[in-house]
Amino acid sequence: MTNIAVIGDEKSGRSSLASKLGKKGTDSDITLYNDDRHERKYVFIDSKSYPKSLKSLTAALNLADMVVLCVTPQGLTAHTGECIIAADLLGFRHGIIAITMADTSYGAVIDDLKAKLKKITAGTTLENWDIIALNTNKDAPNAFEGVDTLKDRIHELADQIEPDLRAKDELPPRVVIDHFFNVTGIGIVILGRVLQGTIHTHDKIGLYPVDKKVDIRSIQTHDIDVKAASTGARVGVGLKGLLERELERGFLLSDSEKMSSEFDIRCRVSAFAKNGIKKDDSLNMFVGLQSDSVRVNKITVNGSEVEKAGPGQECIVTVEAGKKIAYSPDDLFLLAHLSETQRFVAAGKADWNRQALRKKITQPVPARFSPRAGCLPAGSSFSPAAPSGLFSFDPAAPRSFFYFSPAAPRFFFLSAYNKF
Ligand SMILES: Nc1nc2c(ncn2[C@@H]2O[C@H](COP(=O)(O)OP(=O)(O)OP(=O)(O)O)[C@@H](O)[C@H]2O)c(=O)[nH]1
Ligand SMILES: [Mg+2]
Repeated sequence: MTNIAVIGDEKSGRSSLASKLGKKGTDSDITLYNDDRHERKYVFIDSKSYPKSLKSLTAALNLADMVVLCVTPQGLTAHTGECIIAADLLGFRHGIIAITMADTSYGAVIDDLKAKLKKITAGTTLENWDIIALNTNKDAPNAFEGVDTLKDRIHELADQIEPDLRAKDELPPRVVIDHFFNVTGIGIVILGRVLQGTIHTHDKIGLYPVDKKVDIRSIQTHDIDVKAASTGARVGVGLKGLLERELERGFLLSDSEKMSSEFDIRCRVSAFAKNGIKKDDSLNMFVGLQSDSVRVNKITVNGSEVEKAGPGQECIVTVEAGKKIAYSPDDLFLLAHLSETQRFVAAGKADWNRQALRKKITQPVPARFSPRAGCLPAGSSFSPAAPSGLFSFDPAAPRSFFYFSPAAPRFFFLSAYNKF
């Protein structure tokens, strides 16, 4: 199954396109359109309440494997820019830019827009995305031109994504909840996405950040009862052992989440966040589908406390939320300033400081490398006695380092950071 976020400014043709690609299903501040006609199933997630609601955009993105960004021939808007920044901050490498409503424009205008898009996405994760002009107007002389090209490209990208999803099937299970309700005679049913691992009926699993165990009674994917669901699947899960009021969007079914309301987020302020981040700022924080307003308690640059971090600056932002947030070491924390025109200011991880864990690890552990950690031989092991504790420099690439995850099966990631 492949999940695709359909994003863009208001009136950018998102819903017309999504409804052409799938059949309408769940509808809240995001609308899901399902395409069950192929062997591989597709779910298109329309971020329909954006730009009014940032949550609608971050929810669609956090549920997706790839993105379709809709832009009209009228050109780029501030919100198009904001969508590009969000997709870039969240690290989406797979995506397509759809120039919608191409029937209302001309070849030269569209070529000009393509050139502009190439220019503004240069240096972002979107820089190699295909740009496809299309229309969904059944009355146009060239009705639906471009839609099949878009579909073909989506299928190609889905093929590329599939191995990444399968590589996560053996990880501990983790399901993010996006909707939930009480069904008479069945009890609580949650809708969500399996972020990693595989869930099975009759499993007992934790609910975070509530921190209690629940029983998986039943699992459905695409309205069909199944015994198990693996990474990437959209699921409906019947749960025993909880009440509807205990749930919130973004809660996780998992066996090992961390929970906190205070975070040291290591990040680079977006080059497009012109006012940067200031101490005592009130920001909105998005972690997966959880969100809360947070206060900036401290900003650290190169080990010194500062009042402000400007655009492009690397820093550690210490924030405090009003509630507990459940997270895993690889989750990205997205920070936004709701009063700015371009609202996203930074994204980073909160669990980069592993010094505390150092003492607990006494045995070398086998290393399984992420695809990006290509320069180290598979099967190498990592010793906790390495010079910088849990972060160790790779002799083959002295300016990079690898990163140890405490959760089995202990992945290593070769990071792109130049300094630490
Ligand atoms: N001519 C033409 N009109 C289109 C096309 N796609 C969408 N429209 C029209 O443009 C308007 C906006 O399209 P939507 O699909 O509703 O765009 P949206 O981004 O979902 O808009 P909101 O959710 O209202 O922000 C509608 O009136 C559509 O009928 C197209 O390819 N060609
Ligand atoms: Mg819409």
